[in-house]
Amino acid sequence: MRVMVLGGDGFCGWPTSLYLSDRGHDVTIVDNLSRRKIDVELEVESLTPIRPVSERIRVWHEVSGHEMGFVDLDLATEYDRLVSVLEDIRPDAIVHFAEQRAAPYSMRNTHTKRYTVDNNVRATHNLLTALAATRIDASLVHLGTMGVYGYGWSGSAPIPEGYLTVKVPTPDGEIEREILHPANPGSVYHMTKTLDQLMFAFYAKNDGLRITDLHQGIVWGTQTDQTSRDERLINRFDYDGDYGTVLNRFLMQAAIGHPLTVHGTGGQTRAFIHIRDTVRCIEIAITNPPEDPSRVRVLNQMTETHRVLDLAKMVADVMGADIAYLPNPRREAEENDLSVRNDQFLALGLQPTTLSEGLLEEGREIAARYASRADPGKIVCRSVWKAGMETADDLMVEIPAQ
Ligand code: NAD
Ligand code: USQ
Repeated sequence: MRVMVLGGDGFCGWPTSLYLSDRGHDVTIVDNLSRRKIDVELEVESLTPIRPVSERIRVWHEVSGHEMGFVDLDLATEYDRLVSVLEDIRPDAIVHFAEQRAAPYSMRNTHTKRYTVDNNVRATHNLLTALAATRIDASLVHLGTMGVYGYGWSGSAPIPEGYLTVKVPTPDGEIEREILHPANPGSVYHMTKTLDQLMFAFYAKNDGLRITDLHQGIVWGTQTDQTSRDERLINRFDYDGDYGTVLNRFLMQAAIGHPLTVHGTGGQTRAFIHIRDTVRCIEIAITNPPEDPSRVRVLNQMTETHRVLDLAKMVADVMGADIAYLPNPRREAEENDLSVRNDQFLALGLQPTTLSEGLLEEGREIAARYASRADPGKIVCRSVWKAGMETADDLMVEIPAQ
C-alpha cells in the first residue's frame, strides 16, 4: 500500500514507518519536526541520541534497501501544500500521529494550551477537509487516546470500543440509540482528542470518509526489530516531566538510581501497550479498513491495565529502586479501577506483548546505556493543572557514575 505517516518522526511514528516499510509498504513521512523544536524550548533531549530525520531515512535505505519519502510540512498551517502532497502521492492509507501529545505540556501555561488546541484541531480538520476536497479515497487511521473516556465514569463496567447503546425515554416509550461514549478529558491535550472525535463523526457521515480512530493507551518500550538494526535508527526515549510517560520514566529512574516518582498515592489505573504492539496494530488497522464508511470505527488499542503504584513496586523489586510519593501536579482521581474491551484487535489477530521482566530489563538496559545524557533537573513533573498547586523539589542533582 502507499502509506502517508503524518508525524512519522515521533516516538510512535518513526518505528511505525520503519515497520510498514519493512513489510513492503511504500511509506512517506510527513512531519514539521515540531516535537524536536519543543525539546529545544524545554531544554531537554531524548535520552537516546536520535539522528536528524534525513540521516534516519538514509540509514534505513542502507540497512533495508527500502526508500522512504519525507515531506517537512505543518498540517495545521500549510493547507495548500497538504492538498498538493495528497494529490501527488494519492495514498491508499494515511496514519495520523501528528499532534502535540503531552498532557503536562498542554497544561504548562496559556501559550501551550492554545498551541495544543490550535495545532491538533487544525491539523486534523485540515486533513479531513483536504480528503473531502480531493476525493482521495484513502483509509484514515488516527491515533486517539484512552483518555477520551475519562477514568471511572462508568463504574466497574468495561470501557466499550467507542460507542455506547443507551435507552432514551420518549413520550412513546424508550428507544435505543448508539452514541459516542461520553467524552471526559483530563487535560487540554486529551480534550483535543475528544474534539477530533466529533470532526471524524461529521466527515464520515457527510463525506463518507473511511476513518478508524484508535484509542491508544500509554505506550512504553523504545525499540522495535527495525529501530534496533542500527544505532542511527534508534527511537526517541522521553524521560522529562512533560513528555516522559510513567513506565518508561520509572525504568529510566531505576537505571540512574533516582527514586520512582509516584504522583499522590499511585492509585491511578491506566491502560498500556508496548511500542512493538503499537506498530502491529497500525498495520492491522490500515489493512482492514472499516466496512461502513458512514460510521467511524473505534478500536481500543491497549493490551493491559496497571495501577501506577503496582508498576513502581514491580520496577523497584526487579531493579532495586526506592519509591518517592510526590504531590500530584494533576487534577485526577487518586484511585480508579479500569477495565477495557479490546476484542476487535484480538479478533483481527493481535497477539499482545504483555509486561514481563525481560521487557522491563530491556528498558532499563537502554536507559542505563544513555544515562549520562539525562538531566536530573528535568525529571520531576512541574506542569501543574491549576496555578498554585504544589510540586516536589528535585530529588537528584547529579547522575551518579555508573
Ligand atoms: P510525538 O510527539 O513523539 O510525535 C508526534 C509527531 O507529530 C512529532 O514528530 C511532531 O513533530 C509531529 N507533529 C506534531 N504536530 C504536527 C503538525 N502540525 N504538522 C506536522 N507534524 C506534526 O508523539 P507520539 O508519542 O509518537 O504520539 C503519536 C500520536 O499517538 C499522538 O497523536 C498521540 O496523541 C498518540 N498517542 C500516544 C501515546 C503515547 O504514549 N506516546 C499514547 C496514546 C496515543
Ligand atoms: N504519573 C506518575 N508519575 C510520573 C508520571 C506520571 O505517577 O512520574 C501518573 C500520572 O499522574 C497519571 C499516570 O501516571 O496518573 C499516567 O501519566 P502519563 O504521563 O504516563 O500518561 P498520560 O499523561 O495519560 O499521557 C500518555 C501520552 C498521551 C496518551 C496517553 C494515553 O503522553 O499522548 O494519549 O498516555 S491514556 O493515558 O490512555 O490516555
